[in-house]
This record gives sequence, C-alpha cells and structure tokens, in this order.
Amino acid sequence: MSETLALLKEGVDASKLLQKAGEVLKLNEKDGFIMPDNGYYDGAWLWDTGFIVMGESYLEPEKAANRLLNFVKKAQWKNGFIPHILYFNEKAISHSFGPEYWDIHRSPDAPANTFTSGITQPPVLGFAALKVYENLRKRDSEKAKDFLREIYPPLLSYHRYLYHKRDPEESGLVSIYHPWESGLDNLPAWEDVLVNIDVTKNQTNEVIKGRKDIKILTEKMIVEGLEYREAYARACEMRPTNSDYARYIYLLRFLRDRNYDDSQIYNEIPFNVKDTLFNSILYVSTESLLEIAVYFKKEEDIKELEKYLKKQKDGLEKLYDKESGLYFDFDLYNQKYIRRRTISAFAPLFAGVANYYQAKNLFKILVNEGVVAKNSLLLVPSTLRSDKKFSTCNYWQGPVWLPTTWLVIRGFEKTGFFKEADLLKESILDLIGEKGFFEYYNPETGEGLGMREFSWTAALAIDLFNS
Ligand code: 2M8
Repeated sequence: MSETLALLKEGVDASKLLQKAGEVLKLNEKDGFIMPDNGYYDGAWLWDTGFIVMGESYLEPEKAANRLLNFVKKAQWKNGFIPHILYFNEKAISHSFGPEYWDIHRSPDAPANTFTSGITQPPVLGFAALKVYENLRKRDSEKAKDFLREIYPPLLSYHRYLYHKRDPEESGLVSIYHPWESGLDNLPAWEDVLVNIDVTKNQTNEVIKGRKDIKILTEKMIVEGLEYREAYARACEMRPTNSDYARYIYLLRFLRDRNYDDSQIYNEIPFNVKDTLFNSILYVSTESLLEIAVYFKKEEDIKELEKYLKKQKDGLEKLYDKESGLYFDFDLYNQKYIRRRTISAFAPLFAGVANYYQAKNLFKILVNEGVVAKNSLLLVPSTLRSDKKFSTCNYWQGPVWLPTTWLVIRGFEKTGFFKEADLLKESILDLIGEKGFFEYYNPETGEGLGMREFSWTAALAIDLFNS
C-alpha cells in the first residue's frame, strides 16, 4: 500500500480530502445545479449530474434529492426523453455547442422555455436515485419515501422512451445516435463508425473556427506558464480532432433537421450503435426502477421492467467475444461488431452479466494491458494499451477517468472479486489524494489533465470512500 493511501486509510488525509471534495461541489454550483467544473462546461450534464448527486448525498442528502428532481423535471421532454445537457439560459456560453445549435423547439416534444441539447447520455439516473434515497433514508425516512415517489414516474417514462424508440426491432439493446451519447466522446471505437460520414473541407473549417474548447484550454495553460504554441499544441493533444468535431456536428444537424423524430432517424442515421457501456448502465438503472416498483407494489410496472431486463441481459450476452475475452459494441448501421479494445468491454461486469470466468479473464487483461503506474498501483485506462489509438493524454483514448474507474470497481465487486476491486479503489484514491480532483489523468505519470476541481471526480471519490 502506498504511503498516501496508508494516510488516507488512517483517516488523516481522508477527512481533508472529503472536505475538499465537498468544496469542489460547492464551487461548481450554479442556479441550483452543479456544473461539471467551474464554467468551462457551462450547463448541467446528465451523467455528471447522476454521479454528482450520488456523492453529494453522503454530505447533504436532501439537497442532492432536490437537485436530481429539479434536473429531471426541468430537462425532460414530453416523450420521456432526457437530454444530455440542460443549459441555464438561451445564451449559454458553452465551451462547444450551445442551445442555438440544437434548436430543440423544432420538436413538439421539447419542453417550452427550456434550453437543452437533443441527445441523451448514459442513463445513470435510476441507480443514482436509489443511492440518494438510501442516504436520505438514514436522516429522514418519510422524506426519502416522498423523493422516491416523485422521481420514479419521470424515470420510468425515460426508460420506456429508450426501450421503445431506441430499440424498435426489440433486440433488447438500445441504440445511441452520437458519440456524445456514449459519454466517451472520442473512444477509438467511434472512428470505425464515423469513417462512413463524409465531411467536406468547408465543414471542417467551420468547426476549427468554433472550437472554443481548444481556445479556453490554451488560455488556461498560458496562465499556468506555457508559451502560446506549446499551450495550443497540448490543448489539441488532449481533445478530439477537428475532423471528429466536423462529424459530431454532421450528426447533430442530422438529428436537428429531422426535428428529433426517432421514426425519421433510427433507420437512416449513419451512427446507430448498440453500445455496451450505455446498455450496461441502463440495465442497472432498470434494476433500480424495478426495486422501486416492488417497494410501491406496482404490479404492472414490475412485469414490464422484468421483461426489459430479461431481453437486455440476452442482448448483452451476445456482445461477448470468446476469442478476445472482451465485450464489443455492435454497429447496427453497418451490421458488424466494433472490435476495439476499450473500457466499454468491462461494462457488463457492472451489469452483473459477465460470469465468474469472464470477470477473472477481464481482470487478467486489465493487469496485462492496463496501466501500472510508477508506484505499482493499478489504474483503469479508458482505452487499453494494445489498441492502436492508445494515447496517454488524449481524452477518452487512454487517460484514466473517475466514472469508468468507478463502474469497473463496482463491476468487480458485483462478480465477487473484492480484492481486485479494492486494489483499483486504493489506486485511484491514492492518485486523487496526491494530484487533486482533475477531469482525467495520464495513466503512466498520473499527471492531472483537462479541467481542475472536477465535480464527478470529487463526487465519486466521496462515494468510493464511503462504500
Ligand atoms: C465531455 O463531453 C462533452 C460533450 O458532451 C464535451 O466534450 O464537450 C465528456 O467527457 C462527457 O462524458 C461529459 O459528460 C462532459 C461533461 O463532463 O464532457
């Protein structure tokens, strides 16, 4: 065990770190929501919000419950869909693409007077709600019950939207329409699908001009002491490329031009993927909704939710590739598996779908191909080293992130690999203890990358400390 962790375990640094984590959440609060960081990401993101309220619920459960309820009530569309960004106003100065790009009011389902994106994100809200409930119950069981009663119907309608509109062929697996819906924006897997989208030079040039993310990151590094050229080059190294962005915009316009109408989109969109991570997360959130339905004795809902789960489990099992020992995403548009070595391959552990032998093998792969940092701790990279795109600093192409690390830890716990899960937990907490709450980390040097004081890093550290 490393020294930092030993101190954390003794409770010396732990209390400091937990206090700091709470401060990060406060720092990033705006209009009653918590942004991913202090303003670079200007809005409330869906899966960030889910993870944030889980961590916050250990500190201030009532606040966390209200925050989640407000997010869902404000962001949800009339057809149950929950978008991936809730903007604070029409003029959000987003680092990338604000409300005007989405123009959601073209859809009759969009909420009036609210500005959101038109795509969704990994549906963590079901299991996040259950965690908030558990922590609130310890303080006030009546309030906890009221929270559950209120959050359940909108979440059920979100899941109904996903299972029906995103899986009309009833495969059990729902589709995503955009790399941003996966939450793992530039995962190497997506380049195999995006290659089908032809973008013109003009479209790419238009994107280059609009890359506020690169501009903001560059400025931040200049303030930290780098020369312009070096700062700009580093910023580019850390984020998706211009040609990725041109394709993101192509897909965004494809959805917008069809007024976000799934019946016009599903069979035509060139990015239609059965994503392992998205479906594993949805599976666990549906299990949480089932638990709530049982609690409130909702007989019809119980049958409905059990049906979704059974089909989805069968679907997830089909994504297993015996030869490599990994789970692969399925590209529905091109009818083929996407054989890239990414963290998504581990997500069925979290769903509890991977069996004992698969889990054992996945841990072996992680040890062989994952990244062992200098002090022999084991970090979970977002892309495995053996993938041809592996990078130590480029966003989702290798760096270590808290949400994916958290999913893998909880996944090994679910399959009974507690020692292994503990090693991963100790490793990541040790890293955070030493470096602080970064957006992501270089898996070899542990260097903090992207934005500082990042909300989900703080929130999930709180969760890992407490359970
Ligand atoms: C990143 O995604 C946004 C687009 O949604 C971006 O790059 O502009 C991803 O890391 C995503 O998973 C995350 O939810 C979001 C906010 O933290 O940032």
